[in-house]
Amino acid sequence: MRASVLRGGLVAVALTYAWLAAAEVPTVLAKPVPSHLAANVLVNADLGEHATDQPLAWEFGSAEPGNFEATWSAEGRTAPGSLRLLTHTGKMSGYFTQRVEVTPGDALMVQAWVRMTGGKLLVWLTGSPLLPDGTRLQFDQRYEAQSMKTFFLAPTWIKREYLRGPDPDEWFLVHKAIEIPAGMTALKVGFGSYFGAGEMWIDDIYCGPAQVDVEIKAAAGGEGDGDRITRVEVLAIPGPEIVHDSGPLDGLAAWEGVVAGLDASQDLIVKVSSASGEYSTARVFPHPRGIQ
Ligand SMILES: [Ca+2]
Repeated sequence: MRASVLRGGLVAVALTYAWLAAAEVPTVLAKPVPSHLAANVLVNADLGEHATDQPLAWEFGSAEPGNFEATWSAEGRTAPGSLRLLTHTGKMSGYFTQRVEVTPGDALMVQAWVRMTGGKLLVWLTGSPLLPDGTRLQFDQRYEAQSMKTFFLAPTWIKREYLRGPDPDEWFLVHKAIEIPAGMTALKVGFGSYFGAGEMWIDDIYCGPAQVDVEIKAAAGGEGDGDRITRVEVLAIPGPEIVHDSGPLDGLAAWEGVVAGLDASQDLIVKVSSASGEYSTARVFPHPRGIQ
């Protein structure tokens, strides 16, 4: 009897120790940068150029222009200058656009960095491919980012942090990969407000080859041997298909590197594993269904 009580005590102690020693998951950050930045076909992509309060090369249009303040802003992500769009009410949409030449069969991506206080951002990519028989099709590809942060009950009745949407003080990436169909030689790249009140800024816009270099920063979740980083992989989902594998690593406290030339039309995930078998993942691009 006495022996069994003692044994129980030992088991309890052993379990407590196991819990204390449980490995912590690594932290991982992934940032995609276009592999071919110089091949960006957009003019004034960093919004550095403007005439008074209007951006050069970007044109604003809406069925109700009075619903918007559409201007160049000195606010910028990495350098001064961005597109700024203040939408007074959700009764009408409006877009900044730029038309670029494209080649059928091209695999392109459109990216931008956005900051928004509320409303709905639409990345709107359109064209009209010409068929051999002379008829035209409609090319229409979209990506959305939505924020509820300016919901009318906030902040008096609901704290802003409880409302869905990106942090209004942070720039976030939007991303859409497309393939240019046969017969399409022009693409209209649009960024704007889709029927939602709020304010948004758009900067560092890219339209070019759909390839990215992914900057990865990973750190072990704790100090123990089990926490050490043993592998860094990039996976394409669904699948998953392994598109990059560091191979076994020697139990590192941190890992930093760039995986170059990845296909940006795939949904990519960085996976960092530790010695205990724990792992963490980070998306390379925002969710393909949009940001909410
Ligand atoms: Ca800028």
